Parts: sequence; C-alpha cells; structure tokens
Amino acid sequence: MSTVALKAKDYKSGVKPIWCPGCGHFAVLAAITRALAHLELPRERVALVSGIGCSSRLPAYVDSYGFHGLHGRALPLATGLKVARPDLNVLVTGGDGDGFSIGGNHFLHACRRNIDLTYIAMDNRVYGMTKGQASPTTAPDWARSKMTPHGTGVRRFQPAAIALAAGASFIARGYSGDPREMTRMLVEAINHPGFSFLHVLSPCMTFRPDQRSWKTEVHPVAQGSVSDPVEAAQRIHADDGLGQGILYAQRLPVWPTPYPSSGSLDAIEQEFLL
Ligand SMILES: Cc1ncc(C[n+]2csc(CCOP(=O)(O)OP(=O)(O)O)c2C)c(N)n1
Ligand code: SF4
Repeated sequence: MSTVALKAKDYKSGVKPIWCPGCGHFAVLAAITRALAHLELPRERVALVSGIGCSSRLPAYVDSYGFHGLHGRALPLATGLKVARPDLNVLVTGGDGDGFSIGGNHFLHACRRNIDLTYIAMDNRVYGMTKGQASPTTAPDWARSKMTPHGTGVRRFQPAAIALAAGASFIARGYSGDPREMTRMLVEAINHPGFSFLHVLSPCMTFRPDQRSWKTEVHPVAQGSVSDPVEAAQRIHADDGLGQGILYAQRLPVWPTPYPSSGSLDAIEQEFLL
C-alpha cells in the first residue's frame, strides 16, 4: 500500500484522452483525480468502472483499477465488484445515453439497493460517441440531429427526480465549468456510505455547441434541508435542471449489510449445509 501522499497528477495514467477540444469530460477527469488526491486514496484501493461512450473512456485515463465494460452495464459490473471486494472504492462513470437509456433499469435498482458506489453520470444530452443522436435527456424540440429533424417530441428523463423516487441516498448536480465545486461534491459523494449519484452537466462541444450557454445559465440550487426527502423533491421539481449543488443526502441502510457469521469460510459453509 502507498504511504507517500499522492498529487492529482499521480492518479493520471499515461494514456492521453482523445476527447474533442473543449469537451466537458476533461473537467470531470480532473475533478476525479483531485478528489482521489484530497482523500489520499491509494491507487490500488480505487476501481473505476464504465460502459461505452466518450464519457465511458474515463477509466483508461486514471491510474487505478479499471473496467471498460459493455454499453449500459457499468452499474451491474460495479455492483458485483463491490460485493466481492468491499475494501475497494468503486467509482462508476458514463454518459446519459449509457446510464439513462440502455442502462436505465440498472440505474433504478442501483439507487434502491444503496450499494456503496459513486456513480458519476456525465450528461451532455446527446449520444456523443455515435455522432449526435438524441438521448433520454435531450429536450423534445432539439432538432439538430438528422435522425430527429423535427425533435423527438418526448419529455426529458429527469435523472435527479428519478434517483430520489428510486431511493438513492445521495444526489448532487455538478457542472464541468465549475470543477472546484464538482471536486467538493465528489469528495462528499465518495465519503457517503451507500449509493451516491453525481449528475454532471458536461457539454459536448461537437454536437451540442449550444451548451456553451450553460456558462451563464447554471446556478446554485435553492437552499434548504438536504436530508428531508419532501423538501428535496420540491427543490428538484422546482429546478430547471441546471441547478448545481447537493440536492439530497440521507443515511440509509447500505446493502449488503455486514455478513452476520464469524466471516470464516468454514462458518459460511456450515450455514449452507442441508
Ligand atoms: C449494446 C450497444 N448498443 C449501442 C451501442 C452504440 N453506442 C456506443 S456509445 C453510445 C451512446 C453514447 O452516449 P453517452 O452514453 O451519452 O456518452 P457520450 O458519448 O455522450 O459521452 C451508443 C448508442 C453500443 N456500443 N452497444
Ligand atoms: S463527441 Fe462530444 S462527448 Fe464525445 S469527445 Fe467530442 S465533445 Fe466530448
């Protein structure tokens, strides 16, 4: 185990990101390495798990354990890893397509199971990697994609509201344009016992250049108790989706609960004997 305190740059792997210039995902990578350094987590105690997408490339850029899995399947992979290796800090990264479309069902169940994972969903409201199709968080009238020239006409998926309804115990929203605040929330998310969901507004410069306007539109979320789910629901529903801050944090039982036996393999085997 490492004993010398590491700096943020020490958590970067030698692999150079291939994201487009100005992509919001760079700031998320920087916030993750800063948070790991702040928490002084040894690299061998950290695992990053992802699915597929530009955002899902992130584990390759961090010098820790990493798993670049299948599209939409990062959360079940991470769940298996955390159950088998509870000593690891397991972080999950991915996009709005990966997490809320193909992976939407896994998102719901990860929220309600409250496994000790940190899920960072990098939302650019588009499928970046596959050239700009509408995603579940795309506004119904966004008509720039050739596949939806008249918009989708479908209401947007609301990640924070759905996470709350599904039973998540920590919900926050960050913005790539404010990496300092994102790092602060990430530290809290990693420290939170249970499933922590950090929804990050991370612009896609190539297919959503209109998201430059987030610079002036992102605002702090309304004040109030973060531990009361009713207040959190009111705050989330009153917000325009661009509010930055911790929306909800509550101590709830974490799954799996500590195994009740002595923990020795013999004792566990005895419990399964018929
Ligand atoms: C099973 C499966 N279906 C579809 C794809 C194609 N695909 C790759 S990435 C992606 C969406 C990526 O969008 P998002 O997760 O929002 O991440 P971004 O690239 O915007 O960061 C899709 C549909 C795939 N790789 N596997
Ligand atoms: S296509 Fe968009 S999401 Fe993908 S790397 Fe480029 S700017 Fe980032």
